[in-house]
Amino acid sequence: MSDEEDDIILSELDDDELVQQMFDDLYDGLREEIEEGVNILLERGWAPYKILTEALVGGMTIVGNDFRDGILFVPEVLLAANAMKGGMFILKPLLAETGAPRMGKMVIGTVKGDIHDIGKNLVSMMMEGAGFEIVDLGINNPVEDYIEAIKAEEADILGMSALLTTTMPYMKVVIDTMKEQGIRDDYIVLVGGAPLNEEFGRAIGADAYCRDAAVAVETAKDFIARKHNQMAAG
Ligand code: B1M
Repeated sequence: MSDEEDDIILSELDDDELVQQMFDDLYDGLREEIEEGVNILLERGWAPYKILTEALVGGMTIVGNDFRDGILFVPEVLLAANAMKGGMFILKPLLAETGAPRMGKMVIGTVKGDIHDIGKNLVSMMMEGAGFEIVDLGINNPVEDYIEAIKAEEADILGMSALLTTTMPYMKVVIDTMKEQGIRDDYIVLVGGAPLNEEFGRAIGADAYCRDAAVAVETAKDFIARKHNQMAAG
């Protein structure tokens, strides 16, 4: 970083400049600066969700593009991810603070072979904020872990995340195992992750593909409402 950049005082920037600066700071993996930026935007009355999507996810998209194009490499992307997590950590309790009624329970995890967890964590945060109880299995989950957890936790929803084209087929392994055990229809299965799409979700037998965290919340609410209606009718 140049001396000139060292002199930037985040609180003196207007909102647009600050968000641009946060994109740069995320790119450079500067966790403390990202945390400061998040706090400034909160003080200025920005809603936590707006900060999350516009400043943090927006910045991570730029990182993702340059990673794809071979401009950034794993160590730099890890630093960016760490900076993003710093910002998310501040926002988490605020997103969860809505006092929403309990909606249901979701077990969520990233599939076997895959260590990407930012998107999954974001989905967990938003779901918690909407009143869902979350059991987060973390990353690199084999089918046994998912099945054991949904049974033990008596979950309503199983959420799976995959960010790699090589790991997304594993979601089908989990769903097929649920079918073999005769428990597939006992759970709502939602899947997500950048390389997936609706067609893939349908093809593997999930109930729905969720494009982002907000869609995950809406979809989960829809399915839970349907489940309650069915129970009331039956
Ligand atoms: Co990785 N990586 N990475 N990486 N990485 C991608 C995914 C990639 C697209 C980059 C690229 O080439 N442009 C590419 C995959 C290519 C492909 O498969 N076609 C890639 C690669 C190749 C790799 C490695 C193989 C690199 C290497 O080692 N050579 C390696 C794999 C390691 C492994 O998993 N075995 C690897 C490693 C890493 C890091 C460790 C450096 C780091 C992860 C750190 C971490 O997660 N703790 C990393 C990162 C950060 C990325 C990018 C840059 C960003 C991912 C991210 O966090 N996005 C990513 C590029 C990209 O996606 N543009 C990339 C922000 C997040 C908010 O979005 O995760 O999409 P996302 O989540 C969204 C939705 O998808 C949805 O909601 C979320 C919030 O809106 N969603 C769900 C996600 N999960 C859901 C679950 C649900 C519902 C919705 O359940 C109900």
